[in-house]
Amino acid sequence: MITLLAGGTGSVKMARGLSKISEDLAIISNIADNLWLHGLYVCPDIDTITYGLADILDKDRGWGIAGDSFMFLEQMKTLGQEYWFRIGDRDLAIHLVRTNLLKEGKSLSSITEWIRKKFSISTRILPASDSHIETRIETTQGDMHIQEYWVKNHAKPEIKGIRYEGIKEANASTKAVEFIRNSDLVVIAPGNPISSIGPIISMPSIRKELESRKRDVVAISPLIGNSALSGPASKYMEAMGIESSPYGVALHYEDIVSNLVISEFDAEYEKKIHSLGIKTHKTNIVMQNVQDEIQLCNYIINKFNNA
Ligand code: FO1
Repeated sequence: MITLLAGGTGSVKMARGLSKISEDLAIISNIADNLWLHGLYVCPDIDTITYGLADILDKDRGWGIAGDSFMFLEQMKTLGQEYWFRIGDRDLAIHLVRTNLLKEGKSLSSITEWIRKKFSISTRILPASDSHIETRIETTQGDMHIQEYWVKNHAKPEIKGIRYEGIKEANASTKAVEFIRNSDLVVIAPGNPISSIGPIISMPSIRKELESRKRDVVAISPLIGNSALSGPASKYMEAMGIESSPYGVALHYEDIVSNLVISEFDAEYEKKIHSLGIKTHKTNIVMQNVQDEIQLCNYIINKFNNA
């Protein structure tokens, strides 16, 4: 069994690749980019994985449903409502159903399970927690939800700090902890170490489990050199005082990872990464198409899945 820690548009490629190769895969999804909007509970990372595995994801944007329209959003604009977060007409359904089920008292985990079955997805999708946690970006223009920072303010305000609000009071999903405990291999997707993977590995019971399974945990670098494969990983890492490089990624995952897959162009970082007791493995980590996704996932499974 393989467990993938995932979040954001970078991770879905690995989720898709692994799901094509492994029949026994579980994905633990980030939840700290979830937001309440228009009275709806929107879970972007869970939905990106769901749509990715259901093969309806808009691959160019990396979020939402391919070919979706935005009539609902247009109408919200006419009514003077916020429209910076582009919820598509077909996408709207999942937020509506989820919100109604939450109001009936169902947990986010059970709703996510119900939804993945509706989409006939065989891979398990587990929210890291049923509690609401949100990544807050503290900026010179005030404190804001990560979606407000990234989507509404186009990542322009200067960052003073980043925190996961609610994480101390939250409990990690017991299923997620069990999956990590019982997996032959745990893979950390090449997602943003701060905003996508950070909230998952900051939950004490998940972290503790990862620490004890460290030998079987492999991470894929989301950076080549100092640049992120996609999104604001470099920006968030620097804001947290972490070097934006594969070495910075290794340092961030030092306690929970024994192997790091890096780009074939990043040999210069290997010595420093080895000094942390982490082994490096060089290959092509850029996933531009399905072939790349399968190639990288095959590489990981052949190298690390000894089950
Ligand atoms: N990302 C954007 O950059 N702009 C959007 O308007 C936007 C809308 C959106 C709607 C539903 C959804 O599931 C995701 C959406 N995203 C949008 C992506 C989202 O901001 C990111 O994928 C994640 O939050 C990254 O962790």
